[in-house]
Amino acid sequence: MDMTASYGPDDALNQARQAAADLLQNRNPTYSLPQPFYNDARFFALDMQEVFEKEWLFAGMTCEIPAKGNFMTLEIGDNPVVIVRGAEGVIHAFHNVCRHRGSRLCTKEKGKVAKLVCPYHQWTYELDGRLLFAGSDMGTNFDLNEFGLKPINVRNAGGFIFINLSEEAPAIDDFLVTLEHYLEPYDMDNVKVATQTSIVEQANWKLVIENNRECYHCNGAHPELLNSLIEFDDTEDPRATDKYKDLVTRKQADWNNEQVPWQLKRFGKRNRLTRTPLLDNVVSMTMDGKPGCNKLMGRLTSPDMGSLRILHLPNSWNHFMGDHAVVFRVLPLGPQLTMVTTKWLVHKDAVEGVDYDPERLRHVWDATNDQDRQLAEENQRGINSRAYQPGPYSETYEFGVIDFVNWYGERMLTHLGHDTPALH
Ligand code: 3BY
Ligand code: FES
Ligand code: FE
Repeated sequence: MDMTASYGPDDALNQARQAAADLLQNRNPTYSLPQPFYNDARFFALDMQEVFEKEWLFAGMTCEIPAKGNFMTLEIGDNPVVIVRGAEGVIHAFHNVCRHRGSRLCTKEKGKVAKLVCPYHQWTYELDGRLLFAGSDMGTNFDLNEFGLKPINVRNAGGFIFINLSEEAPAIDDFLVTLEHYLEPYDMDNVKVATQTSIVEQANWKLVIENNRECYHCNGAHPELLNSLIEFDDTEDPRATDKYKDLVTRKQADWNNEQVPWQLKRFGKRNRLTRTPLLDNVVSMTMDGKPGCNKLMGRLTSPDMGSLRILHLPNSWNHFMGDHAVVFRVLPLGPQLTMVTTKWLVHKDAVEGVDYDPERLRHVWDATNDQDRQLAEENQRGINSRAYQPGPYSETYEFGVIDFVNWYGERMLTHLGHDTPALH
């Protein structure tokens, strides 16, 4: 008897692979994606296998695990991950899965330990993943060396930690070199998380990213954010006014004096970095535009640094100002469920209640995140309708969305073993 027939889910996933490849090869690259990419459980499984388990992901900040033994955990779909600071400051990432019977090893989101001890039967691992101790009854042939934690690729630059769950991680060095350079003025070894939040949105992760990649919706949705943000960030943008170009010229002279990089850099469609001015006479993303933290970051002497914007597809966008930074991480939880984690960073020596008030620091992005959550959720509800069909993106207002969906399509097709169609 052919036993493979009983493995229905594999057949379904293979069918989804073929369907996804066909749809991606035949889609209009300036239109939103066909419905199953946003709501189908098997397409979601593909996203996890082919994108989140194969691409580099933003996991967290090095300042969250400042000392030996500090760890943080996160979940990439069904895969628990632990990131730990070992000897000599080295950062390790492991599958957070005990090699005895597979229990999740670290259960807290963050903490500090001398060794990694499994809560189930106390198998004990060194911070570099070696198994040190496995009880007394594993038999004489038991070799500790065969049961170390499974490592995950991990890289860090400019205070950002990236992980990659595949054996063949794509190249990322050129981006990391630039990231390190752009973050040098912020002295990322001397920052801390002042406050953080995680919200869960009832929307596919791609709708969360798509929403973030355009400010077409800002005017209608984000009164708090528009106290500081300009809706475009490039003098080449078709919307850029002469007034904006003048502002950029003035600010770039200031930034040159402060020796902070501002040039727009791209690494394929995956990464984009640029420093852009905030509204004139505004220095930070606060309600009144004044600094949210009185102690500036790193070696900066002026709070007026605009916003250094850093994009990392598939799961992060960031704003670095003179006084504080806001970093964002997106993790898919289900076909129509996504977690967005926001962390506000300040100088390590800034004192809460003296230099900054967490509530004031968070006000703009708490409001903005909630507004974006509603937009993504309404987008999802409409897309679930039988009336939904892909619609056209504006090439002026939504080129960032076009870039994202085309990055997604290209990476998906590559991982599915298909050539990518030539995109215009
Ligand atoms: O609570 C935790 O997450 C700790 C205990 C076991 C291992 N882990 C680092
Ligand atoms: Fe970890 Fe048993 S499952 S010690
Ligand atoms: Fe928004």
